Amino acid sequence: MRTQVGIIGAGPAGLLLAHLLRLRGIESVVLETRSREEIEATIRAGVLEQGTVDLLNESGVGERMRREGQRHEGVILRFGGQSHRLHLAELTGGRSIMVYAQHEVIRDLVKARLDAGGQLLFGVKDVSLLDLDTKLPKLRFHDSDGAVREITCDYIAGCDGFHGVSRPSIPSRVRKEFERVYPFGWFGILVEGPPATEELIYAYHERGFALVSTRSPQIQRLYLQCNPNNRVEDWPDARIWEELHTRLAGSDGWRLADGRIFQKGVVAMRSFVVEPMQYGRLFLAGDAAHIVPPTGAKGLNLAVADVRVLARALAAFYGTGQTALLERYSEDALRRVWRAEHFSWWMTSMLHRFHDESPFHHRLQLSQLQYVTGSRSAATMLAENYVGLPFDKD
Ligand code: RFL
Ligand code: PHB
Repeated sequence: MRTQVGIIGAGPAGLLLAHLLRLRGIESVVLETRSREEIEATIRAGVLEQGTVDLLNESGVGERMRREGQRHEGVILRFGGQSHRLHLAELTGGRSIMVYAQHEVIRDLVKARLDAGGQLLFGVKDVSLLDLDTKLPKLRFHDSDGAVREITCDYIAGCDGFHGVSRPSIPSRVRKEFERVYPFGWFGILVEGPPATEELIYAYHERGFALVSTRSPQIQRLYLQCNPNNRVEDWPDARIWEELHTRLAGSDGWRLADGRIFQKGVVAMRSFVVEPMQYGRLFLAGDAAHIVPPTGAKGLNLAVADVRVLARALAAFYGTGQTALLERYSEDALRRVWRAEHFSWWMTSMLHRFHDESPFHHRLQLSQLQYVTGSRSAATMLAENYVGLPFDKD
């Protein structure tokens, strides 16, 4: 088989890249280890930045998001028993976020791909990357029938997430990795019932962080800081509700309503970046190249920003033969990556309890929270990062 761009992974990065390339007349093949049902059912992110929303709309895959997604113009920080609202739109000249689940974005992109007759192979195994430092790199794999297949490509995009094969295919001598693992995780639940609030609540409490988010008028998404080694069995429903009520309690009368919990899971918290994000004819995008803790709601949005830069660079190559943008891909993508890394680390540090934390540290965190909710310039700093800084100009 022969294609222009071989894409490994049908997450947001791989699927959106394939879509943006098709709009520019560039052909690609997407390889995915899991089934369509699995990728469309995996529960992950919920918050889309303004730029992500705009890009999905402009590229013609935003129709269901516009109908079913929920636009939020504000976000709430809760501490000391009180809620403090940041008016995102007012602080950022009208920008906002969209709450629309990642698996819905995946469904929209898979549908767009298949409707357009694009190649998307599910259930592949043992993908290996060959000849990356030549002009004709190859992908070898077993297809879903177990047959060995090989695709010769001009370029390969490694969009296979944090545990994929692309990043380790870059020789370790040219790879520099930066990492921080946090001493806590998030326990996430899905709950049946109406929304508890109109906007997301990020809560800081002596017992730890809690987050109230939503998925739809009937389904709510809640998280609480937990021990990273916790298992689902450690958290029976009664313990979850008790902890959420304690962490979200306040003197303002607002109270979270209980509901039926129908899904539970533990999320690890990590910051990670690999530099450079390219090697020979391989380009990494999304979680394959970087991870942020979810407190800033940035992971999916960064994946989108990466493939926007990569699609533009590939379009320049196929349009004019120029490789300047491809050569600069890593440098261009990493500017936004490090901004999101800093913001996500900062939000995480401000909103979580650290086990070795002293009362001094706790007071500093409260002071920081008072400052970002009390000072317009500090609030603007949070808001403009949260809704997403504008993309670099084309
Ligand atoms: P993905 O989504 O991991 O997709 C990678 C795909 O590659 C496949 N794959 C392979 N395919 C072929 N061959 C191989 N060898 C392969 N190995 C893996 C996998 O099956 C998979 O389908 O990476 P991508 O596309 O880079 O997208 C990144 C996002 O998924 C991720 O950053 C976000 O989910 C992070 N995140 C959030 N991001 C936001 O922007 N806003 C949020 O509100 C937000 N909340 C979250 C989050 C992540 C969370 N978890 C579970 C870590 C909340 C949570 C709880
Ligand atoms: C979610 O709804 O899953 C969600 C929202 C905000 C975050 C992380 C996750 O910061």
